[in-house]
Amino acid sequence: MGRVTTVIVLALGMLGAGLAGVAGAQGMKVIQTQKTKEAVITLKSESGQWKQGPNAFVLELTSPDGKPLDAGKATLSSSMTMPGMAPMIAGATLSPDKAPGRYAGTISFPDGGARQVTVTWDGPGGKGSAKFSVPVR
Ligand SMILES: [Cu+2]
Repeated sequence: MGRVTTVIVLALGMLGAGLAGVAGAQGMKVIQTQKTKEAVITLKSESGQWKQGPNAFVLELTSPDGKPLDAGKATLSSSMTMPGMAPMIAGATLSPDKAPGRYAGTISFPDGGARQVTVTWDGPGGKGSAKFSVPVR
């Protein structure tokens, strides 16, 4: 390889690493969005999917016009109905982020399949709940 080619390859490599870094920090993909009268609820993660096993994700609550919602205490629980069994229940651990209406979450699923997810919130920006279905791959 000539010297100029080597420099170009190195530069492209660094550009690629830079883009990957940005994607890691901010390039969260949407897992699911749900709208209610009071709020828009968005679940995001790096892969854009919930999978069997432990999952890290972000829960974001905004007002219907897209402004951050000061949602205060939020909870997320999930339930899966399985024939001949008690429903499988899994709750998320949520920690408020610095930004209002944004929470870092973890949740673990023992198997794949659709979950009925319930999100509740109660804070200065209002109080509400939403139920929606999210697939676990
Ligand atoms: Cu199950």
